Amino acid sequence: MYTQALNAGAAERETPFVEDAGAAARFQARIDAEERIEPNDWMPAAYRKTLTRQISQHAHSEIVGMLPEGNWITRAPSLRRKAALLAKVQDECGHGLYLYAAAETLGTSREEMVDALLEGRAKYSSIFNYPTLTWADIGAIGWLVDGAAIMNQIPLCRCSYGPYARAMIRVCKEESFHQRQGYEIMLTLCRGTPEQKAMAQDALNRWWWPCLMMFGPPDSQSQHSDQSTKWKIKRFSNDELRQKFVDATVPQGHYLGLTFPDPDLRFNEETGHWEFGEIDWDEFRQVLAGNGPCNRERLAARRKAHEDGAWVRDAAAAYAEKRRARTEMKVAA
Ligand code: BYC
Repeated sequence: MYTQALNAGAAERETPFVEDAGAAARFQARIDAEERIEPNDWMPAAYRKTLTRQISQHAHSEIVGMLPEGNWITRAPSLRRKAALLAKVQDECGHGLYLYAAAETLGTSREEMVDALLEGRAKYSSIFNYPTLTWADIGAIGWLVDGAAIMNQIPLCRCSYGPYARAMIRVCKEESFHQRQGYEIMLTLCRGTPEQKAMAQDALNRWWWPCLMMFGPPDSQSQHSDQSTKWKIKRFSNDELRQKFVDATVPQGHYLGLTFPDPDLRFNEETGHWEFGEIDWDEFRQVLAGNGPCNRERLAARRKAHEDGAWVRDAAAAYAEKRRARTEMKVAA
């Protein structure tokens, strides 16, 4: 019902304002002045659409992202590791919920967004279509995947859309803790037996390239970047963030005593950047097309969870209806 009200609100918000050049110019002037856009403010339909797309994909990524790590909760090597991993996976769920709530303020209901994911119409981050084969993968995900997520999300704290920017502040704080717990797992393995260090190396070998793909296609092929930059949704381009991530992460890997699976990786003294080899964009396209190693498994798990949770949604809706009827009776009395 809450969602219906929001949807109705969205329709009403859009109708009184004709999408003329004047309205668009006033909107752009607000963006240029670094003003935050809030849910009840006028916004171009395309701004609403692009944010709904990005925030809902981000929410789906958090929820699907629980699956590869959830795979290791029962097999964590100690109680301390299990407690930390459980807390991390719960945090991801919380991030998904803030993000769905932020996206709902744009007028699309959570049910519609979830249906789009389950029907395969919505994307989620390519990274979560890779398997977690060993315990070291939990370290690599925290260190690299959360590290990449932070690099991408810190600038989103300054995104022009208020609810998204505010959600990102808390998300980034939690991601920072996740990144450290992942790095600490890697450090422990790298200081352990040769077998443990080899396990950490193998995880880095498998996760490195998919992590570089998380930042999206190269700038020359990024269809949304120009407009999203103009609207200050994006503050850095895909390639800029990818480079920042490589520059921050390579020294961390070397400190662990690990090598990167890239023969072309070298430090350029003149630019002060780590140069890296060609990313396999064909693999990226395949994963986005649903043909990654775990795409089918991930969607099947989400669909099953959704079906298994139907009774919870029914019970919550029945309870809300009961409360509403009780409140109405009290008001009438
Ligand atoms: N995977 O024009 P572009 C996390 C799509 S972290 C899948 O550059 P944009 C977590 C893109 O959607 C991960 N799809 O797009 C971490 C577009 O397709 P559509 C989630 C991708 O939006 C740890 C097309 O390719 N983070 O959740 O300007 C533990 C063209 O791309 C990917 C976010 O979502 C990809 N890697 O830039 C647990 C951050 N890359 O929509 C959880 C917010 C691109 O036209 N999102 N595509 O069909 C963003 O910052 C931006 O949306 C992106 C892409 C940088 C990802």
